[in-house]
Amino acid sequence: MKALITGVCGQDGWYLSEFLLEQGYQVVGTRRGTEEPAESPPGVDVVFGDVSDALCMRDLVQKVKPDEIYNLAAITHVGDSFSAMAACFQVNAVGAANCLDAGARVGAKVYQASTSELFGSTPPPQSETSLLQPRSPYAVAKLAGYWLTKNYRERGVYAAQGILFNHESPRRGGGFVTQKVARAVANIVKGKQHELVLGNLDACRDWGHAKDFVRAMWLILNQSKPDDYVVATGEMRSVRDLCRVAFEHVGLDYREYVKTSPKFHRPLEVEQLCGDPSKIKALGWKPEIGFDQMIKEMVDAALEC
Ligand code: F7E
Repeated sequence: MKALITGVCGQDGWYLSEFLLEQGYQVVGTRRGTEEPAESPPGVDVVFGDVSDALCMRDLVQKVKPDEIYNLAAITHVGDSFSAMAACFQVNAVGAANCLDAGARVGAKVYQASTSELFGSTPPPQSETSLLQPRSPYAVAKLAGYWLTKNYRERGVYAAQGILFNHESPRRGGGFVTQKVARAVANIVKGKQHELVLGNLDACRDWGHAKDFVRAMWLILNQSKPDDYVVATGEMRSVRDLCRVAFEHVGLDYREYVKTSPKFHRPLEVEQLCGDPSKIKALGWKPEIGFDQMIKEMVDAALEC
């Protein structure tokens, strides 16, 4: 089996490629830009590929002839999307269209990385049938990818999607709140930083581990019929809880270090996300790494840097 992963150098691309290689897949992955990335996942044939370029994707897919395409390439920072709307739409909406179109032409199955941000202001628990009320340019662009995936499925393509809630790991980018907190804790321990400035401490998320969530991606693409699945832990924590767990891991009280600033508040906030993973659990998937364990792993990894 051959898989093509767009955005293979990102957190999810990395874990998914490791998982697929273990399953005996041949993995080709795309990265953006012409500069060499600092690191790329071992065992993967990493090629240049821009999902927002239809011809590039069509050519690449025709050349690689993958059995499965995992479209993970995206502009993923929700806060930044308010000031980078065009880029966000190009990559997250047009990019999804290009992957679906290219996949359909060669008969490949296509996995679209959908997101819990689609639910926006709909209160938890959110499931596959909950109302979609996106509250950011990021989520609105992803909504186009979500509907296109359904449309391609209705046209006969094996197009499936995971509606993934937040998923983190030591490979998470530093702009996301879990990694921002983990690195700040490590820097405070090392005496390199004295306080941590965050935005909304009351925001609540359903945070799982990326390593667990990539198994769900593969499962979703290997059912007898394509469908949409919420991938979540079903447990909700606040940003404040996250701070408490991370600081307590090194024997500190977060209240002595964490400050807030309007600078890190978003023009629109999604207050509470907590998924109902019953449908994907019925396929045999369950998360193995809990929230506290994951945050401690991230702090430990940051301490080692
Ligand atoms: O924010 C609050 C912030 O940036 C989580 C992406 O992977 O998951 C991710 O989106 C919460 C928000 O992730 C800071 O306002 C407070 O309520 O870590 P985040 P996200 O926006 O939930 C979804 C599923 C995706 O699809 C996205 O691509 O934390 N928060 N203070 C802060 N967030 C950040 N980044 N920085 C702060 O200082």
